[in-house]
Amino acid sequence: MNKMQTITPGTETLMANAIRALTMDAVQAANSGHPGMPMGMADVAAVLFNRFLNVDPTNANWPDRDRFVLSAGHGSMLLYSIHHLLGYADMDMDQIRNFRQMGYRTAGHPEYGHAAGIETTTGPLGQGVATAVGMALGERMHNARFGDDLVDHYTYVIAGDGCLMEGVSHEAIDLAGHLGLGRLIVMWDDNRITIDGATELSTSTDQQARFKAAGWHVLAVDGHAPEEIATAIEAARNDPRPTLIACKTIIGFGAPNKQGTSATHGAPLGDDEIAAARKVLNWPHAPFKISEEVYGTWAAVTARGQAMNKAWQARLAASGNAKAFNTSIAPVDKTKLHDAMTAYRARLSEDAPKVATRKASQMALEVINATLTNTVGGSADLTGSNLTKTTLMTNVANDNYAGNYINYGIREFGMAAAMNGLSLHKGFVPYGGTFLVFADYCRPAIRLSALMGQPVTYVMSHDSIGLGEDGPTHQPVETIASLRAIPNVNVYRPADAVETAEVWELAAGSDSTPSILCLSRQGLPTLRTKHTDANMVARGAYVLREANGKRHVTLIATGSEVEIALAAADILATEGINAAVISAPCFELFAKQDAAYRAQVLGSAPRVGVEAAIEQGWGKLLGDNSAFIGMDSFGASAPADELYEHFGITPVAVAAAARELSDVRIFT
Ligand SMILES: Cc1ncc(C[n+]2csc(CCOP(=O)(O)OP(=O)(O)O)c2C)c(N)n1
Repeated sequence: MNKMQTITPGTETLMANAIRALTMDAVQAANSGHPGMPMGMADVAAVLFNRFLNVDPTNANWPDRDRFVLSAGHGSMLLYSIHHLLGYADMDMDQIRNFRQMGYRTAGHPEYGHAAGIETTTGPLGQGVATAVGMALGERMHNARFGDDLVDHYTYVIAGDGCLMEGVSHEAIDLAGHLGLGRLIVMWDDNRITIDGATELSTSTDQQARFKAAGWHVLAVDGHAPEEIATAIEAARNDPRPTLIACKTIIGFGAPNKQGTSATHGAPLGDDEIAAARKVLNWPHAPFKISEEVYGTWAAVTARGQAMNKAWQARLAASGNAKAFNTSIAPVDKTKLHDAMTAYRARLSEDAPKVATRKASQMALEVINATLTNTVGGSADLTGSNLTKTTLMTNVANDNYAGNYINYGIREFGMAAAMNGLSLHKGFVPYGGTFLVFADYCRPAIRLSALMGQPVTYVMSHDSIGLGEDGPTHQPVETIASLRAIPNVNVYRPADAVETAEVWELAAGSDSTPSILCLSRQGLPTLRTKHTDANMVARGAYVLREANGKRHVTLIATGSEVEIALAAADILATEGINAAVISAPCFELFAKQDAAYRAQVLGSAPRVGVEAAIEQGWGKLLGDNSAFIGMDSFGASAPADELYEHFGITPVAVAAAARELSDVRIFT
């Protein structure tokens, strides 16, 4: 709290009613949206912003700003109203009037990157809380590196019943409690209403007890009583544990006939109810009209944030640490990365190790982690399998935020969302691992990494039936195709240690695309024994071995199946069939190459695709005159070699398919 600040009674009610009025009017104009939550939580938000939360609307990315996460993203008008009232330049009244309309920043749910100050995309309930855990952890970790003068902020979250019912909230609060993230303050909109009606229809959980059990500090307030709210937030800020403030509120507060019911949750209130609410709230102004007096109250918040930012800038300048600080939050130095990885690849091509690509990933990470100072690794309890930890890494703990390796526990979704939070916070380059088949447990957060353009890296080992004995529950079959279906994700499946190093260079150097590394459990020989300075994976697919003479067939494979394609080409060669072998570690990057390059790689001969997974997604690469060798069922529990035989993913099977396709061309 700003200690000099005196709060004039009624000021915060006025501030809150401005949120209510803008919300009612915008939802009515859009004829869709969610008025209930913003109207119910307006008092809490007014107190939070008025007395505590420090942001600078004129410099929205000020690194030491407090983070505000509207986890209940359907209440987006709460955020847009506040941003308008605070004077964010890109949130003028035109934006509010055009809530939910094409081309405006005021999308149905807050979208990261659409408007300044939106810290994360929310709407998929529960993920805001889980992302905020990553932000709050990022704050402590950055603080451990740069000290209180430069990093000293809070992460505030507004979450609804829905956020707390979602399973990911369990993973998130458990992790936050364990790591002692005292700068995380969640304000729960305890209005007991969801879409279907009262929460008692579907839950009997004692949420306060649940948070306490996870090690949180828990408080409860009347969410319409400013002094109670303020006292609780002050207490939360001073407690070393993360805090839940259960704010008892009335959904749609101020709408006299509808408040307290699910009717206010997700539909316009209607002209009559809005007129009645204006009377109840003593709000005589026309729609979208805000008085100078009201703007003045919010301007004081902006002025405080600006002053805080200015003081921070001065501290940064005086710290002698400005360069390191700015480097930590800037995009990674790609030249430095490329130089280090190219030198490493040259050694690899010479040494030609036979290692699993998960091991190759760890080897590459040794170089990455020595080159970039702000990578943060982790795994969802599979460190020894994912091989995500490198030599000098130390565990992050509530007494060691200086560490750089996070034991996320068996919480894949929580891990993925926390990595989004770390990435959004800035200061770190996060990566985390699990088995590829459990990408499905991370999927909603991967989708948000992609939607928000966050360069998070997912290290996913045990990428096919090649994992062997653990059996079909652990063997991805449809997973790779399903990940390739998400826009703005680079799905990589490297074939050997050299490609794995190239993949890591691209993943660690990515600015706005998340990367998923599909890595083998089983050992794979080095196929690229001739070094090239160029990163071949950057082209998505390339000619690994050209046909000896006119191409009769083109074999295209990924990951562990590239070795099989090469062996198939050898068989075909003995029969006078000229096969080219294409390694295709990243379909998405290949699709971005120019037509001439793609045509040169793919050629005009018939094609055979080889991947120990389903065929879906291969159509563009293969075309009509083609065959596919892969999986069309779940796998089985057996040694890997036997599985490859059993499912017919062998050089002999690939050669047979190629022979059948190429016959026509050769002999006519
Ligand atoms: C993961 C997910 N599931 C479902 C929804 C659809 N949905 C949006 S709001 C909501 C109800 C949320 O209830 P609550 O958090 O209590 O919000 P309030 O009614 O208080 O506004 C649902 C089911 C969603 N946005 N995200």
